[in-house]
Amino acid sequence: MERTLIIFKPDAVQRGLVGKILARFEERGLQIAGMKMEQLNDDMLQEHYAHLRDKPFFAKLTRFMKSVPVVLAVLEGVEAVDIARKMCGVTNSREALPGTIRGDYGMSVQSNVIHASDSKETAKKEVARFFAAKELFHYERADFHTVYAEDERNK
Ligand code: DAT
Ligand code: MG
Repeated sequence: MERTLIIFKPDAVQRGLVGKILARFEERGLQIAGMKMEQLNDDMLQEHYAHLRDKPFFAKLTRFMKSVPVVLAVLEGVEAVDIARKMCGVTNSREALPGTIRGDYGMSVQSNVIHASDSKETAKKEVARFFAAKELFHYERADFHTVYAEDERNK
């Protein structure tokens, strides 16, 4: 099982979309391993968006991400990282395909509804950055044996 980090960004919180988007992941079969609301700060964002620190939009991006508390979730499932990323859609919401979360709910590059970890390595780091071990839970969801075929359950 893989774990991936999802952030429901300030626009998702402000627009009341958190429940609807979380439901998409749950209905797909990804299960919640952890979830909380948090006010992000500059230190967290410098680390989380380190790859963008030199970009001209960095200050604007961090202001946006701090504008209201965000909801953070860790989702678990077979190939969870890739699945969540595909469900998320490309960075520019205006170019994201219909059926993806950004493609269905977004009109913006910056306010693009959710963050999803972009690789297994990133996901490990991001989950550990935002969640303590005691905030994460592994359990068997009631539909686990129906969602996955027998040979897929140990991946
Ligand atoms: P993604 O969130 O699709 O992984 P990223 O890691 O390249 O994209 O960028 C992180 C966030 O930074 C992105 O979700 C929105 C913002 N961002 C990226 N490129 C931007 C741009 N050209 N102008 C404004 N914000 C941008
Ligand atoms: Mg990214």
